[in-house]
Amino acid sequence: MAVLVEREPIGIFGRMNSGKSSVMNLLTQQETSIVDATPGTTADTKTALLELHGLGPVKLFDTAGLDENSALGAKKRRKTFNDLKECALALLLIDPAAEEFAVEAEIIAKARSWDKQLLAIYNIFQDADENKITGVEKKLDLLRFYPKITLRANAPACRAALLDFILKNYIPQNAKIELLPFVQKDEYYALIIPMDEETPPGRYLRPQAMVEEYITRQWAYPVSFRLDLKQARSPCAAEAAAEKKRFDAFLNNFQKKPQAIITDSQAMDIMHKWCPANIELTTFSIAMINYFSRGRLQKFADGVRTLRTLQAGDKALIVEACNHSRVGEDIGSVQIPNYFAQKYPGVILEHNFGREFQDNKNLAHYKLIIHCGGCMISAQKLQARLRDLETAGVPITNYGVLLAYWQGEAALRRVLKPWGI
Ligand SMILES: Nc1nc2c(ncn2[C@@H]2O[C@H](COP(=O)(O)OP(=O)(O)O)[C@@H](O)[C@H]2O)c(=O)[nH]1
Ligand code: SF4
Ligand SMILES: [Mg+2]
Repeated sequence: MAVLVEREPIGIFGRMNSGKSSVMNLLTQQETSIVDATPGTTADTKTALLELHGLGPVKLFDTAGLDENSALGAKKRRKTFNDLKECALALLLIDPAAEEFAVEAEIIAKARSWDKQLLAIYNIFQDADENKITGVEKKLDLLRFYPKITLRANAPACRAALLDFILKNYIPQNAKIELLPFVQKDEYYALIIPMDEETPPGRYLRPQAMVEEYITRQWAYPVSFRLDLKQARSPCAAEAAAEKKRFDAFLNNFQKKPQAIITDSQAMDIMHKWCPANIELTTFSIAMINYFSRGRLQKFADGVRTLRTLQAGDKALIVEACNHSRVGEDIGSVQIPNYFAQKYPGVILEHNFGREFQDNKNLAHYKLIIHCGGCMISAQKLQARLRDLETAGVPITNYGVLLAYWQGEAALRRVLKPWGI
Protein backbone atom coordinates (compact mmCIF):
# COMPACT_ATOMS: atom_id res chain seq x y z
CA MET A 1 0.00 0.00 0.00
CA ALA A 2 1.41 3.36 -0.95
CA VAL A 3 1.94 5.66 1.98
CA LEU A 4 0.91 9.21 1.31
CA VAL A 5 3.65 11.57 2.44
CA GLU A 6 2.53 15.08 3.29
CA ARG A 7 4.57 17.86 1.78
CA GLU A 8 6.57 19.96 4.20
CA PRO A 9 4.86 23.38 4.14
CA ILE A 10 7.48 26.13 4.16
CA GLY A 11 6.58 29.82 3.88
CA ILE A 12 8.66 32.88 3.05
CA PHE A 13 7.72 35.98 5.01
CA GLY A 14 8.90 39.54 5.46
CA ARG A 15 8.36 43.15 4.42
CA MET A 16 7.99 44.35 0.83
CA ASN A 17 11.19 44.20 -1.20
CA SER A 18 13.09 42.19 1.38
CA GLY A 19 13.80 39.53 -1.26
CA LYS A 20 11.09 36.94 -0.55
CA SER A 21 10.36 36.19 -4.19
CA SER A 22 14.07 36.06 -4.88
CA VAL A 23 14.40 33.34 -2.23
CA MET A 24 11.47 31.48 -3.77
CA ASN A 25 13.21 31.51 -7.13
CA LEU A 26 16.54 30.63 -5.55
CA LEU A 27 14.97 27.48 -4.08
CA THR A 28 12.92 26.50 -7.13
CA GLN A 29 15.79 27.40 -9.48
CA GLN A 30 13.38 29.06 -11.86
CA GLU A 31 11.33 32.21 -12.18
CA THR A 32 8.41 30.97 -10.16
CA SER A 33 7.64 34.41 -8.76
CA ILE A 34 8.01 37.82 -10.33
CA VAL A 35 10.96 39.61 -8.80
CA ASP A 36 10.75 43.35 -9.13
CA ALA A 37 11.76 46.49 -7.30
CA THR A 38 8.15 47.71 -7.43
CA PRO A 39 6.81 47.34 -3.86
CA GLY A 40 3.86 44.96 -3.63
CA THR A 41 4.73 42.98 -6.76
CA THR A 42 3.65 39.70 -5.15
CA ALA A 43 -0.03 40.43 -4.72
CA ASP A 44 -1.22 36.98 -3.79
CA THR A 45 0.57 34.02 -2.27
CA LYS A 46 2.41 32.03 -4.87
CA THR A 47 2.98 28.35 -4.17
CA ALA A 48 5.45 25.93 -5.69
CA LEU A 49 5.71 22.17 -5.31
CA LEU A 50 9.20 20.80 -5.40
CA GLU A 51 11.55 18.17 -4.04
CA LEU A 52 14.34 19.47 -1.88
CA HIS A 53 17.31 17.17 -1.59
CA GLY A 54 17.41 15.75 1.93
CA LEU A 55 13.95 16.99 2.82
CA GLY A 56 11.68 15.37 0.24
CA PRO A 57 8.47 16.89 -1.11
CA VAL A 58 7.94 20.50 -0.12
CA LYS A 59 5.22 23.09 -0.67
CA LEU A 60 6.72 26.56 -0.77
CA PHE A 61 4.65 29.69 -0.11
CA ASP A 62 5.91 33.03 -1.39
CA THR A 63 3.80 35.58 0.43
CA ALA A 64 3.01 39.24 -0.05
CA GLY A 65 4.85 41.84 2.04
CA LEU A 66 3.14 42.65 5.33
CA ASP A 67 3.82 46.35 5.36
CA GLU A 68 1.58 47.61 2.58
CA ASN A 69 -0.71 50.31 3.94
CA SER A 70 -3.80 50.11 1.75
CA ALA A 71 -7.16 48.34 1.68
CA LEU A 72 -5.58 45.73 -0.55
CA GLY A 73 -2.66 45.59 1.88
CA ALA A 74 -5.03 44.55 4.69
CA LYS A 75 -6.35 41.69 2.56
CA LYS A 76 -2.81 40.60 1.73
CA ARG A 77 -1.95 40.62 5.44
CA ARG A 78 -4.86 38.35 6.28
CA LYS A 79 -3.87 35.98 3.53
CA THR A 80 -0.24 35.99 4.60
CA PHE A 81 -1.03 35.21 8.22
CA ASN A 82 -3.29 32.38 7.13
CA ASP A 83 -0.35 31.02 5.19
CA LEU A 84 1.84 31.30 8.26
CA LYS A 85 -0.70 29.23 10.16
CA GLU A 86 -0.51 26.55 7.50
CA CYS A 87 3.28 26.39 7.41
CA ALA A 88 5.49 24.24 9.59
CA LEU A 89 8.51 26.43 8.87
CA ALA A 90 8.66 30.18 8.37
CA LEU A 91 11.65 31.67 6.55
CA LEU A 92 11.79 35.28 7.71
CA LEU A 93 13.53 37.60 5.27
CA ILE A 94 15.21 40.55 6.95
CA ASP A 95 16.80 43.50 5.21
CA PRO A 96 19.35 44.69 7.78
CA ALA A 97 19.28 48.16 6.21
CA ALA A 98 15.65 48.69 7.25
CA GLU A 99 14.94 51.53 9.70
CA GLU A 100 12.56 49.65 11.97
CA PHE A 101 11.38 46.06 12.37
CA ALA A 102 7.72 46.13 13.39
CA VAL A 103 6.67 43.74 10.61
CA GLU A 104 9.41 41.28 11.48
CA ALA A 105 8.54 41.45 15.18
CA GLU A 106 4.90 40.71 14.35
CA ILE A 107 5.81 37.70 12.24
CA ILE A 108 8.03 36.28 14.97
CA ALA A 109 5.37 36.86 17.64
CA LYS A 110 2.70 35.11 15.55
CA ALA A 111 5.06 32.25 14.69
CA ARG A 112 5.81 31.82 18.40
CA SER A 113 2.21 31.78 19.47
CA TRP A 114 1.45 29.15 16.81
CA ASP A 115 4.54 27.06 17.68
CA LYS A 116 6.02 27.40 14.21
CA GLN A 117 9.64 26.77 13.49
CA LEU A 118 11.33 29.87 12.18
CA LEU A 119 14.65 30.55 10.48
CA ALA A 120 15.88 34.07 9.86
CA ILE A 121 17.57 35.10 6.61
CA TYR A 122 19.49 38.37 6.46
CA ASN A 123 19.37 39.45 2.86
CA ILE A 124 22.35 41.62 2.00
CA PHE A 125 21.71 44.17 -0.72
CA GLN A 126 25.01 46.05 -0.33
CA ASP A 127 28.19 44.93 1.40
CA ALA A 128 27.84 47.67 4.01
CA ASP A 129 24.51 46.17 5.17
CA GLU A 130 26.32 43.29 6.82
CA ASN A 131 27.57 45.63 9.54
CA LYS A 132 24.00 46.50 10.42
CA ILE A 133 23.06 43.00 11.57
CA THR A 134 24.13 43.55 15.19
CA GLY A 135 21.82 46.57 15.27
CA VAL A 136 18.90 44.44 14.02
CA GLU A 137 19.41 41.92 16.78
CA LYS A 138 19.33 44.65 19.39
CA LYS A 139 15.98 45.88 18.09
CA LEU A 140 14.45 42.43 17.50
CA ASP A 141 14.95 40.74 20.83
CA LEU A 142 12.95 37.58 19.96
CA LEU A 143 15.42 36.79 17.19
CA ARG A 144 17.73 35.29 19.80
CA PHE A 145 15.60 32.16 19.81
CA TYR A 146 16.17 31.43 16.13
CA PRO A 147 19.00 30.31 13.83
CA LYS A 148 20.11 32.89 11.28
CA ILE A 149 21.92 32.95 7.96
CA THR A 150 23.33 35.81 5.93
CA LEU A 151 23.12 35.63 2.14
CA ARG A 152 22.37 37.38 -1.13
CA ALA A 153 18.98 36.20 -2.33
CA ASN A 154 19.62 37.10 -5.94
CA ALA A 155 22.89 35.14 -6.13
CA PRO A 156 22.39 31.54 -7.33
CA ALA A 157 25.65 30.65 -5.56
CA CYS A 158 23.86 31.13 -2.22
CA ARG A 159 21.41 28.28 -2.87
CA ALA A 160 23.60 25.51 -1.49
CA ALA A 161 24.28 27.37 1.75
CA LEU A 162 20.58 28.16 2.20
CA LEU A 163 19.55 24.53 1.63
CA ASP A 164 22.21 23.36 4.02
CA PHE A 165 20.99 25.86 6.63
CA ILE A 166 17.39 24.66 6.30
CA LEU A 167 18.36 21.00 6.48
CA LYS A 168 20.50 21.55 9.55
CA ASN A 169 17.93 23.50 11.49
CA TYR A 170 14.50 22.33 10.41
CA ILE A 171 12.88 19.35 12.10
CA PRO A 172 10.60 17.96 9.38
CA GLN A 173 6.97 17.24 10.15
CA ASN A 174 7.27 13.95 8.36
CA ALA A 175 10.11 12.72 10.56
CA LYS A 176 8.50 9.51 11.70
CA ILE A 177 9.49 8.08 15.00
CA GLU A 178 8.58 4.77 16.54
CA LEU A 179 6.73 4.93 19.85
CA LEU A 180 8.49 1.80 21.20
CA PRO A 181 11.38 1.00 18.84
CA PHE A 182 12.25 -2.16 20.77
CA VAL A 183 8.92 -3.93 20.25
CA GLN A 184 9.14 -7.15 18.21
CA LYS A 185 6.46 -9.18 16.49
CA ASP A 186 5.10 -12.19 18.44
CA GLU A 187 6.61 -11.04 21.75
CA TYR A 188 4.77 -10.16 24.96
CA TYR A 189 4.93 -6.82 26.75
CA ALA A 190 3.56 -6.28 30.24
CA LEU A 191 1.96 -2.93 31.07
CA ILE A 192 1.93 -2.03 34.76
CA ILE A 193 -1.10 0.13 35.45
CA PRO A 194 -1.73 1.00 39.10
CA MET A 195 -5.28 2.24 39.31
CA ASP A 196 -6.48 3.65 42.60
CA GLU A 197 -10.05 4.26 43.75
CA GLU A 198 -10.00 7.68 42.15
CA THR A 199 -8.84 6.60 38.68
CA PRO A 200 -11.76 7.47 36.40
CA PRO A 201 -13.38 4.35 34.91
CA GLY A 202 -14.19 3.76 31.27
CA ARG A 203 -10.88 4.34 29.53
CA TYR A 204 -7.12 4.24 29.71
CA LEU A 205 -5.03 7.39 30.02
CA ARG A 206 -3.57 8.49 26.71
CA PRO A 207 -0.05 7.07 27.30
CA GLN A 208 -1.50 3.67 28.23
CA ALA A 209 -3.84 3.66 25.24
CA MET A 210 -1.06 4.69 22.84
CA VAL A 211 1.33 2.02 24.12
CA GLU A 212 -1.28 -0.72 23.98
CA GLU A 213 -2.33 0.26 20.47
CA TYR A 214 1.26 0.46 19.24
CA ILE A 215 2.21 -2.98 20.54
CA THR A 216 -0.89 -4.55 19.02
CA ARG A 217 -0.23 -2.82 15.69
CA GLN A 218 3.26 -4.35 15.64
CA TRP A 219 1.68 -7.84 15.88
CA ALA A 220 2.97 -8.20 19.41
CA TYR A 221 0.97 -8.79 22.62
CA PRO A 222 0.32 -6.19 25.31
CA VAL A 223 -0.81 -7.63 28.64
CA SER A 224 -1.90 -5.36 31.47
CA PHE A 225 -1.33 -5.87 35.18
CA ARG A 226 -3.15 -3.73 37.70
CA LEU A 227 -0.67 -3.17 40.50
CA ASP A 228 -2.01 -2.33 43.95
CA LEU A 229 0.57 0.27 44.82
CA LYS A 230 -0.70 0.81 48.34
CA GLN A 231 -0.38 -2.85 49.13
CA ALA A 232 2.96 -3.22 47.37
CA ARG A 233 4.36 -0.40 49.51
CA SER A 234 2.62 -1.50 52.68
CA PRO A 235 4.71 -1.29 55.87
CA CYS A 236 3.09 -4.60 56.77
CA ALA A 237 5.49 -7.17 55.31
CA ALA A 238 2.80 -9.80 54.81
CA GLU A 239 0.62 -7.44 52.79
CA ALA A 240 3.50 -6.38 50.55
CA ALA A 241 4.55 -10.01 50.10
CA ALA A 242 1.02 -10.96 49.04
CA GLU A 243 1.07 -8.35 46.26
CA LYS A 244 4.53 -9.47 45.18
CA LYS A 245 3.29 -13.05 45.05
CA ARG A 246 0.39 -12.00 42.81
CA PHE A 247 2.84 -10.24 40.48
CA ASP A 248 5.20 -13.23 40.37
CA ALA A 249 2.28 -15.51 39.60
CA PHE A 250 1.31 -13.19 36.73
CA LEU A 251 4.81 -13.43 35.23
CA ASN A 252 5.05 -17.18 35.83
CA ASN A 253 1.89 -17.79 33.88
CA PHE A 254 3.62 -16.84 30.64
CA GLN A 255 5.08 -19.77 28.73
CA LYS A 256 7.19 -17.22 26.98
CA LYS A 257 8.29 -14.38 29.30
CA PRO A 258 7.50 -10.78 28.34
CA GLN A 259 10.38 -9.02 26.61
CA ALA A 260 9.82 -5.81 28.53
CA ILE A 261 7.72 -4.26 31.24
CA ILE A 262 6.38 -0.76 30.68
CA THR A 263 5.34 0.71 33.97
CA ASP A 264 3.64 3.81 35.25
CA SER A 265 6.54 5.95 36.53
CA GLN A 266 4.88 6.12 39.94
CA ALA A 267 5.56 2.44 40.43
CA MET A 268 9.29 2.61 39.65
CA ASP A 269 10.19 2.09 43.31
CA ILE A 270 8.41 -1.27 43.22
CA MET A 271 9.10 -2.36 39.65
CA HIS A 272 12.82 -1.70 39.87
CA LYS A 273 12.91 -4.31 42.65
CA TRP A 274 10.34 -6.75 41.32
CA CYS A 275 11.05 -6.85 37.58
CA PRO A 276 13.41 -9.79 36.95
CA ALA A 277 16.83 -8.88 35.53
CA ASN A 278 16.17 -10.77 32.28
CA ILE A 279 13.14 -8.60 31.44
CA GLU A 280 13.71 -5.05 30.23
CA LEU A 281 12.04 -2.21 32.10
CA THR A 282 10.96 1.26 31.04
CA THR A 283 8.11 3.68 31.72
CA PHE A 284 5.13 5.22 29.94
CA SER A 285 6.39 8.71 30.65
CA ILE A 286 9.76 8.02 29.01
CA ALA A 287 8.07 6.53 25.96
CA MET A 288 5.87 9.63 25.65
CA ILE A 289 8.59 12.24 26.03
CA ASN A 290 10.85 10.43 23.57
CA TYR A 291 8.03 10.25 21.04
CA PHE A 292 6.77 13.81 21.36
CA SER A 293 10.26 15.29 21.45
CA ARG A 294 10.97 13.37 18.24
CA GLY A 295 13.61 11.11 19.71
CA ARG A 296 15.40 13.54 22.02
CA LEU A 297 15.29 11.39 25.15
CA GLN A 298 19.03 11.86 25.62
CA LYS A 299 18.42 15.51 26.44
CA PHE A 300 16.08 14.56 29.29
CA ALA A 301 18.54 11.94 30.53
CA ASP A 302 21.32 14.56 30.59
CA GLY A 303 19.07 17.07 32.34
CA VAL A 304 18.47 14.86 35.37
CA ARG A 305 22.17 15.21 36.31
CA THR A 306 21.47 18.83 37.22
CA LEU A 307 19.83 17.55 40.41
CA ARG A 308 23.28 16.97 41.87
CA THR A 309 24.09 20.65 41.72
CA LEU A 310 20.83 22.03 43.16
CA GLN A 311 21.21 24.25 46.21
CA ALA A 312 18.84 25.85 48.67
CA GLY A 313 17.26 28.90 47.06
CA ASP A 314 17.43 27.45 43.52
CA LYS A 315 14.17 27.20 41.62
CA ALA A 316 12.89 24.22 39.64
CA LEU A 317 9.74 24.18 37.52
CA ILE A 318 7.33 21.25 37.24
CA VAL A 319 5.47 21.34 33.91
CA GLU A 320 2.34 19.35 33.14
CA ALA A 321 1.16 19.78 29.60
CA CYS A 322 -2.50 19.22 30.30
CA ASN A 323 -5.03 20.23 32.91
CA HIS A 324 -6.26 16.71 33.70
CA SER A 325 -7.76 16.39 37.15
CA ARG A 326 -5.11 15.60 39.72
CA VAL A 327 -6.07 12.88 42.14
CA GLY A 328 -4.48 10.83 44.88
CA GLU A 329 -0.74 10.30 44.78
CA ASP A 330 -0.25 12.56 41.79
CA ILE A 331 3.37 12.64 40.56
CA GLY A 332 3.63 16.35 39.85
CA SER A 333 1.73 17.76 42.78
CA VAL A 334 2.48 15.18 45.50
CA GLN A 335 5.29 12.71 44.77
CA ILE A 336 7.93 15.05 43.36
CA PRO A 337 7.30 17.85 45.89
CA ASN A 338 7.51 15.36 48.79
CA TYR A 339 10.74 13.98 47.49
CA PHE A 340 12.24 17.43 46.98
CA ALA A 341 11.29 18.43 50.51
CA GLN A 342 13.34 15.49 51.80
CA LYS A 343 16.26 15.43 49.39
CA TYR A 344 16.71 19.06 48.37
CA PRO A 345 15.47 21.15 51.26
CA GLY A 346 15.27 24.83 50.40
CA VAL A 347 14.90 24.24 46.64
CA ILE A 348 11.82 26.14 45.50
CA LEU A 349 9.37 24.24 43.29
CA GLU A 350 6.96 26.05 41.00
CA HIS A 351 4.27 24.56 38.74
CA ASN A 352 2.98 25.33 35.26
CA PHE A 353 -0.13 23.49 34.10
CA GLY A 354 -1.64 23.48 30.61
CA ARG A 355 -0.82 26.59 28.63
CA GLU A 356 0.92 28.46 31.48
CA PHE A 357 4.37 27.48 30.29
CA GLN A 358 3.99 29.45 27.04
CA ASP A 359 3.44 32.64 28.95
CA ASN A 360 6.18 32.07 31.50
CA LYS A 361 8.62 34.94 30.98
CA ASN A 362 11.02 33.75 33.70
CA LEU A 363 12.34 30.54 32.18
CA ALA A 364 15.94 31.64 32.64
CA HIS A 365 15.36 31.79 36.43
CA TYR A 366 15.00 28.02 36.75
CA LYS A 367 17.86 25.63 37.33
CA LEU A 368 15.84 22.70 36.02
CA ILE A 369 12.56 21.99 34.22
CA ILE A 370 10.77 18.74 35.07
CA HIS A 371 8.31 17.92 32.29
CA CYS A 372 5.52 15.31 32.20
CA GLY A 373 5.26 12.90 29.26
CA GLY A 374 3.72 15.67 27.18
CA CYS A 375 1.20 13.38 25.50
CA MET A 376 -1.48 16.05 25.19
CA ILE A 377 0.57 18.60 23.26
CA SER A 378 1.81 18.44 19.71
CA ALA A 379 5.36 17.48 18.85
CA GLN A 380 5.57 20.96 17.31
CA LYS A 381 4.79 22.59 20.64
CA LEU A 382 7.26 20.43 22.54
CA GLN A 383 9.96 21.33 20.00
CA ALA A 384 9.18 25.01 20.56
CA ARG A 385 9.56 24.51 24.32
CA LEU A 386 12.90 22.74 23.92
CA ARG A 387 14.15 25.47 21.60
CA ASP A 388 13.30 28.22 24.10
CA LEU A 389 14.93 26.31 26.95
CA GLU A 390 18.06 25.73 24.89
CA THR A 391 18.29 29.45 24.17
CA ALA A 392 17.81 30.24 27.85
CA GLY A 393 20.37 27.54 28.75
CA VAL A 394 17.99 25.72 31.10
CA PRO A 395 18.23 21.90 31.36
CA ILE A 396 15.11 19.76 31.21
CA THR A 397 14.24 16.33 32.47
CA ASN A 398 11.09 14.25 32.62
CA TYR A 399 8.95 12.51 35.23
CA GLY A 400 9.90 9.01 34.14
CA VAL A 401 13.62 9.76 34.03
CA LEU A 402 13.48 11.51 37.40
CA LEU A 403 11.55 8.77 39.20
CA ALA A 404 13.96 6.15 37.85
CA TYR A 405 16.97 8.24 38.86
CA TRP A 406 15.66 8.39 42.42
CA GLN A 407 15.87 4.60 42.55
CA GLY A 408 19.59 4.87 41.80
CA GLU A 409 21.97 4.79 38.85
CA ALA A 410 21.21 1.15 38.05
CA ALA A 411 17.48 1.89 37.75
CA LEU A 412 18.13 4.89 35.50
CA ARG A 413 20.43 2.90 33.25
CA ARG A 414 17.84 0.17 33.07
CA VAL A 415 14.91 2.32 31.92
CA LEU A 416 17.06 4.06 29.29
CA LYS A 417 18.60 0.88 27.88
CA PRO A 418 15.65 -0.10 25.65
CA TRP A 419 16.12 3.27 23.92
CA GLY A 420 19.79 2.69 23.21
CA ILE A 421 20.88 5.32 25.75
N1 LIG B 1 21.37 43.69 -4.73
C1 LIG B 1 20.45 42.81 -4.33
N2 LIG B 1 19.17 42.95 -4.76
C2 LIG B 1 18.25 42.06 -4.38
C3 LIG B 1 18.59 40.97 -3.53
N3 LIG B 1 17.47 40.26 -3.28
C4 LIG B 1 16.47 40.87 -3.96
N4 LIG B 1 16.93 41.95 -4.63
C5 LIG B 1 16.17 42.91 -5.45
O1 LIG B 1 15.20 43.51 -4.59
C6 LIG B 1 13.99 43.72 -5.28
C7 LIG B 1 12.85 43.03 -4.53
O2 LIG B 1 13.07 41.62 -4.54
P1 LIG B 1 11.89 40.60 -4.41
O3 LIG B 1 12.47 39.25 -4.34
O4 LIG B 1 10.84 40.86 -5.45
O5 LIG B 1 11.35 41.03 -2.98
P2 LIG B 1 9.92 40.71 -2.28
O6 LIG B 1 9.10 41.91 -2.45
O7 LIG B 1 10.28 40.49 -0.84
O8 LIG B 1 9.38 39.49 -2.93
C8 LIG B 1 14.18 43.17 -6.68
O9 LIG B 1 14.54 44.23 -7.54
C9 LIG B 1 15.35 42.21 -6.51
O10 LIG B 1 16.08 42.06 -7.71
C10 LIG B 1 19.96 40.85 -3.11
O11 LIG B 1 20.33 39.93 -2.34
N5 LIG B 1 20.82 41.79 -3.52
S1 SF4 C 1 0.07 15.71 28.97
FE1 SF4 C 1 1.42 15.16 30.64
S2 SF4 C 1 0.16 15.29 32.51
FE2 SF4 C 1 -1.24 15.21 30.75
S3 SF4 C 1 -1.74 13.00 30.51
FE3 SF4 C 1 -0.01 13.48 29.14
S4 SF4 C 1 1.81 12.96 30.30
FE4 SF4 C 1 0.10 13.14 31.78
MG1 LIG D 1 7.56 39.18 -3.79
